[in-house]
Amino acid sequence: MLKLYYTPLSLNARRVWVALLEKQIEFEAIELNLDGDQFGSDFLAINPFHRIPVLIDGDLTLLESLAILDYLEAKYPTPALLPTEPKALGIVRMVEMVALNELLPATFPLTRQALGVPGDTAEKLELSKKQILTVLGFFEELLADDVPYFAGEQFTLAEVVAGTLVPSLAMFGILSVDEYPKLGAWCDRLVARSSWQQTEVPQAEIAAKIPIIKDLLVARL
Ligand SMILES: N[C@@H](CCC(=O)N[C@@H](CS)C(=O)NCC(=O)O)C(=O)O
Repeated sequence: MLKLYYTPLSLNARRVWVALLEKQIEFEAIELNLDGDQFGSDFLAINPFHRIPVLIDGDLTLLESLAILDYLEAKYPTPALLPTEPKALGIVRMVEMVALNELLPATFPLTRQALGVPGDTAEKLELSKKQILTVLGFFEELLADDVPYFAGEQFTLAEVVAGTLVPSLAMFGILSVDEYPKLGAWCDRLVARSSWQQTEVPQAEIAAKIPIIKDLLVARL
């Protein structure tokens, strides 16, 4: 059986967890406590970069959530989470990359600020906020009227990747439904899905893990 190293609070792991649920693939979940488990010699032997998610399938060890998503898609093609039509495929890949390369890093300074971690200048915080708004504006434009998802009618990895990040921006008070109505409706569609609800972390659990989150964010300063 597949083994997934994860922690419920990790957005990077959540996208793999969501894809496994969407595809109804059975797996063994191995939870890591990111206050040190990731630096244990057993785990470093699995991932020398000390990060989750990691997927193990027999003798194959896969790091990096996007690589894992591609592997799951190729091995378990139904239901399909990647379109084959060129334009739709290009859009899905673009949304994945923009979410991870442009949006995710921009959230770190603001999350640190929200948690009271010093070290980010006012200028850096302003730039992060601007970058987040640029991505949200880009996504809003990209979502066509009258279609539910980025690639049209099909729910895809664009939703799995961007959708495990964008709704959480509500915590910065940035995601205003008035300014981004299509994106707001898209978020509502995702959070109504069983895979989102099953992977939602209760607020009390998040609050209990704040010291760990702070340490991980300081390491990214
Ligand atoms: N690019 C990686 C990022 C993985 C990552 O940063 N995971 C975080 C949790 S969200 C982690 O394991 N951090 C522990 C550490 O850096 O020590 C992916 O997409 O899988």
